[in-house]
Amino acid sequence: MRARDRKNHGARPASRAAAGVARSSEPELALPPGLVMPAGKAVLGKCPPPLDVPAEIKPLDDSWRQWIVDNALRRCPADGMVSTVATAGFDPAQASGFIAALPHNPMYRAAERQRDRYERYARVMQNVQAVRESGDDYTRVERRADLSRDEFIERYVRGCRPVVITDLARDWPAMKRWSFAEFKRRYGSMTVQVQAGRDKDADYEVNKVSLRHDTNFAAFLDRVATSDVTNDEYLTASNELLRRPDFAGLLEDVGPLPDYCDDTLRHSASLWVGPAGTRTPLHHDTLMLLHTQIVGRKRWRFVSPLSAPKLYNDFDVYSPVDFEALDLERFPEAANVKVLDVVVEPGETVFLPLAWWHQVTSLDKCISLSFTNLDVPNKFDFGHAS
Ligand SMILES: O=C(O)CCC(=O)C(=O)O
Repeated sequence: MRARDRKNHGARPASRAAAGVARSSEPELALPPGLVMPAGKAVLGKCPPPLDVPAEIKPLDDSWRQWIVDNALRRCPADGMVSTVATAGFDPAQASGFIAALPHNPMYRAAERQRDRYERYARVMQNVQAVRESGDDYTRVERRADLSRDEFIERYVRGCRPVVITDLARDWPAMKRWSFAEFKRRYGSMTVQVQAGRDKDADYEVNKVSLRHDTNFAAFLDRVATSDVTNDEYLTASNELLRRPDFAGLLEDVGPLPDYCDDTLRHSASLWVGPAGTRTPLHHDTLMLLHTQIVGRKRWRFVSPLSAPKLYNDFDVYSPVDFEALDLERFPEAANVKVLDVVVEPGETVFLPLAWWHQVTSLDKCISLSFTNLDVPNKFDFGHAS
């Protein structure tokens, strides 16, 4: 039996120091951790060690106190929390005492009021979302051609729903010109910024700034062209490459644009280049955009902003939920989320409506262009830093 499973073990201090036990002047005996020699007692001989040596029990620290408060606010039962604390090697008796005191703590009571307000908002969102989902075709992403400005704005921008536009890029020179070989011929000598070493960082999207890496464009394109499926290296929107005068020629290959875009593409477009297997984890953007596949296919998974309460969005615009490999033990609420799933083919453009969550996987080696110059108000405040 492990120490942490033993009854009452938590009543013992984790160590002498932690318990504030004064050291005696007697020579130190190798006592099992957690056992305290009564002060002033003569040592007669060495006792046989107990059969069942307790592991060191650590005193409850602030990060576990915060964990308890988080989970108490989520209405987790006390015994479950105490058992988790004990399993992690921390003092369950302290945890029980801390939990019992919570209802009397004014800070905890204030947090409960915030929680209750949040839950009322979340219920409103969930009910509105339930009405939206009640249509048979809720999870189908429409594919449209010949979309008028009025219909695009009314049905998709204001209606806040994604759509794949099949003919937006039909006449773009980029559709015929852009390839890995052509990029290499025209811009191979340039240095570009990519995200590298993503495989080594589970939070690669959140930490994207620290993964920035300058590389020669030709060498990068060669790696993309010859690599197997990988998520390790990706030239993403944050490269700012299309804002550089030496890449201005690329934008001449883009257009004509539909009449629901304005003509300031130069400031609003981003290039994405990467191998099959790149993955952009679940997040929402702070504006609306169009994203055109020039080479290769991408799979987009969309989740309504009204489902946000089920996405464990504890940090900025990111969710830890992965709908490609759903972990229901960690994220049980995500089981009830309806996901719209669509593969965007070369030449097709996907519209990302405001605040829709999305995660994106490249099915092939891809070259894509995203642009945000919609001719509608497209600046919003999400309290987001960048
Ligand atoms: O293409 C990708 O990998 C991600 C695209 C995306 O998330 C975006 O444009 O906001």
